[in-house]
Amino acid sequence: AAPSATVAARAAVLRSRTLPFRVEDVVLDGPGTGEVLVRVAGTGLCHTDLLPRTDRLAIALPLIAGHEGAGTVLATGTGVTGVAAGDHVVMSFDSCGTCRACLAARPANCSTFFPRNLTGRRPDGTGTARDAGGGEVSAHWFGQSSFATHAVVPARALVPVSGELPLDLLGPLGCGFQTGAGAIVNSLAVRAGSSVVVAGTGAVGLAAVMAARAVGATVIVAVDVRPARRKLAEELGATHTLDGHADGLTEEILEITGGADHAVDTTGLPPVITALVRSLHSHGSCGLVGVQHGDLTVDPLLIAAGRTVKGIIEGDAVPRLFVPHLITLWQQGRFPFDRLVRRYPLDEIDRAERDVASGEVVKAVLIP
Ligand code: CXF
Repeated sequence: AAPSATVAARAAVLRSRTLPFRVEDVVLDGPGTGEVLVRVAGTGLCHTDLLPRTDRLAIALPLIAGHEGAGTVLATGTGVTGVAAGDHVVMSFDSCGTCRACLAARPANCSTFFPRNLTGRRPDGTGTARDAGGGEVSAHWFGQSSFATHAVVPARALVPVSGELPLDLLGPLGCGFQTGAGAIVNSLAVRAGSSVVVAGTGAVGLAAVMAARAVGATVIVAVDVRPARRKLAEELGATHTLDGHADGLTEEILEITGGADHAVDTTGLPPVITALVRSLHSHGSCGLVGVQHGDLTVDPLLIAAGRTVKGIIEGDAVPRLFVPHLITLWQQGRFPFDRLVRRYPLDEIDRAERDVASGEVVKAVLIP
């Protein structure tokens, strides 16, 4: 994509794995072919934004992270149809639109999902901003790098939304909330009357709890080591809660459910996942969301008997269908995601990161 004019912006830049994000002046290239310039109204802080701090990704720093943005379209590059200046949009993940997965309406399984979303660059390796000293900063994290006043985003990743909505809060619907709710609705196709176990009650897990209630699951077990989160999960729809530290997690789940229809793991902890799979009934399914820490051991006989263990990216959602669906549920009072959000000025990203790490806040939204 050939870039057009440049755009002056402020952005939270990650320069080293161990240092806080630092808000700096940067210059972005304007939107190229198929891209859109967005003025960011708000952008969620997600655990994945902290992956570049770990050795799980070979990602070049400095980087502008942020991938749960929402804002207003300022300008469109050549070839863009369907969105225009002034439109309100949620920025979701990027996909190619032409591979087998995309053609099968599975954009989260796009064959180029990782290069498009987790390298900080466009898939062809371009996509940097300049800092005040002229140095390169990767600026296409999840196609958007929205920890910034402005983002240049592929039009395909945008979800147009009504101008009547609280735009600054909507960004996390394009990733974290979509992931948890989509795991229930799309990936596991939970039906009314089912039993569901959700391990980990961060933004993704609590979205799964809310969605499980919305689809009519009658037994919803939330597992977390933090008492305050168990209480919150109950308020949002969990019928039972369990302390994940407790020995005998499998036995406790079996006692409540008689064998769970479905489980969703958002912890990435292999012993928790093993316990969840053991707690399923013979044809139950367990979805794994996010990044697992270490090797997973599951007794093959459990799988042979009919159980399913399924990897889930982005809740198997088609964002232009699923984000509006979540907004409708929210308007009906059935998906109260706004209860989980606290706003912070972008300049206070460091405090937001600490509050999320301590568990005080479920979803920090940064306002640039
Ligand atoms: C990510 C989670 C880790 C794998 C890729 C998708 N989702 C968003 O944060």
